[in-house]
Amino acid sequence: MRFDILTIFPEFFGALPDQGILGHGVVSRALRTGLASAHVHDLRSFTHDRHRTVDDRPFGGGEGMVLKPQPIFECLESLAIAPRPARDGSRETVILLSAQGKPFKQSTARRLAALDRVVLICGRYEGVDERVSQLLCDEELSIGDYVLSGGELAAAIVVDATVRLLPGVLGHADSSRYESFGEGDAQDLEEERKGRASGGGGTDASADVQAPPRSTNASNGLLDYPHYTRPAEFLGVSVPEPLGSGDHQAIRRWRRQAALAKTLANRADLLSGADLTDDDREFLATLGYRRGD
Ligand code: 6GU
Repeated sequence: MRFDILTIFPEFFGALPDQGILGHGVVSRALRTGLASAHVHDLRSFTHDRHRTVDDRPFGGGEGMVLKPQPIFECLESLAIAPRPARDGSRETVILLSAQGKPFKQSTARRLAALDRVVLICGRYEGVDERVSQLLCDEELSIGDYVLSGGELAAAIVVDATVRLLPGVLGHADSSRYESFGEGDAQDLEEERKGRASGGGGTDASADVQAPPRSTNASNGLLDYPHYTRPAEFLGVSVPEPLGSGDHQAIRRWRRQAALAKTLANRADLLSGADLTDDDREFLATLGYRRGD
């Protein structure tokens, strides 16, 4: 899949694939191996005046400068992006990153990961001429309820969150499915409880005996469970007992409950939309949570 990033700060992204904010870890590897490509375009190259002017004063007066539509339009034209009506139903999308956009979520990343080409236009906080959103973009996205000085960090976040979902980018197929906001299935746990699934007692009957039990996950709208590595005790704090027990059923249960507790503590708003079993509800009740809280 291909990303095109339109920005007035191309240096922010460095020399891809190994420099700048996209030049590390999973994203850099995906770019180096060709599973994804990213192309950064300097909007100043699409100006025609001596000063390479990309912004202008706002109609109606007020603070700050507004990005002009013309360099953005010409940059898109140079990329052979179809005009908006013709883009409908295609596997390309043009996105304006701004604090006024719709929230960017894991579900957005999943949708983008299914496309061939994503064009990201980095706005400036003062504003972007509205005709960019109106005439050139398919969607306007924001990464959260705060104001950034520009869309560059947001673009890097969209690329990172999307690229890691592409087939072949992460090592283990389940590693993105079962994390916070992943699409893992609480049914796994429920089925297990009813004795229809394998595993438990350290005698995992699944094909890959090296892999952790499949349903040791926090999913369906819960935050991920806490993770531990060695040493077993650090600054007087021990790793929770079930995690070292080898009892996969006990591990699953601990992780599910720890995910519920973490979600209640940090993102109680997620619980109302989460897929909860009767056991989950019972456990949450012991923490003082009632549906509707
Ligand atoms: Cl995408 N851009 C800016 N400038 N601020 C933001 C944002 C984007 N998302 C949240 N705040």
